[in-house]
Amino acid sequence: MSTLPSYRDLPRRAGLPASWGLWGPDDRLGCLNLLTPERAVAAAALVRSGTVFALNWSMGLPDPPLFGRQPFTHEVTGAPGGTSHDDVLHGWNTQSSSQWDGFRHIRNHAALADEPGSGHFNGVDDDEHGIDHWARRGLVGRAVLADIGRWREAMGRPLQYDRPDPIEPDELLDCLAAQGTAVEEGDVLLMRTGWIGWYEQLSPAQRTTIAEPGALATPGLRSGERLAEVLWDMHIAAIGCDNPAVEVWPPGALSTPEHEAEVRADRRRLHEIFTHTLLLPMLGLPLGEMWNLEALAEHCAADGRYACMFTSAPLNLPRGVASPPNALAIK
Ligand code: UVW
Repeated sequence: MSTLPSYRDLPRRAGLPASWGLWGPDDRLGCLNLLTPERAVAAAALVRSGTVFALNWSMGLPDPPLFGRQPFTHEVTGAPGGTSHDDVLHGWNTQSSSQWDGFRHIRNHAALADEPGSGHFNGVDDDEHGIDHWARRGLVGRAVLADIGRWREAMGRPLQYDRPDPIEPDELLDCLAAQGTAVEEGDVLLMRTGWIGWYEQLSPAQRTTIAEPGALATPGLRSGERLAEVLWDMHIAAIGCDNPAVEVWPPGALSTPEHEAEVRADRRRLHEIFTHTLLLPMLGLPLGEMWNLEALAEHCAADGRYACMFTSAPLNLPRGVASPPNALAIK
């Protein structure tokens, strides 16, 4: 039995269901608190063959980076033939490839207007919400994979990777049920759409085109409060996906132009088209994006086991906004 309230029973902050205060007034971990030592021990029992899946995509992909982020340059110091080299990354953006979105990444403007504090999760000050808090804890537990890409294909409705093809939040539940996968409290939910496999077969020119300002359109979970409700009610510790934004992109693509215009005119309503603004600041649910789940998904489809041990060691970057997940799935 869960000790957490359901989404509908959560206390409201700025008019929105929020997990603020559930883990204490200064908490900076949110749902990651569900990664308890007991759950780490139980997750270790899932390791049978010792097969390890490293979930970071190449740091150089996507190339060019999306959302207007700049590519980094990689300098290798030292003379050719010298005794040592170092790496120096110039202009590296922690969100240019596989990433955790930390709690500094997104604030909720209704909470900023109506609640004490920063509008970030738990009202904690912007500057004090660094991903270093997650890094110092280390993230270990059980992960379960929902292979939506494979499931939609089997249903005869393959995902369309070049447009904002919505995955209904309830389809996520249907996919898990079809796999026979039961989500347990404290799991890290991995959701594979197949976007990374699709991206990798694009030509350099096509990659450049989709990275142009305003051009990106991707499948993802349909934005809105139902998404927040479905994810919260699973009582997961975090969600990690292979698409660029977890939810469908761009925000507003599934709304009427009038609704989108209204929301954009009042940032306190942004959650109506962009669920990041509920999941991170209001619910304290970490989001993983562009994780490479391809090999793990192949393995799960082959052996029918969708649960595994999970570890992630984010960068210990003081005041950091985001980090590569440095995540491993171990079966
Ligand atoms: C979006 O918010 C769309 O993506 P990211 O988390 O990479 O900024």
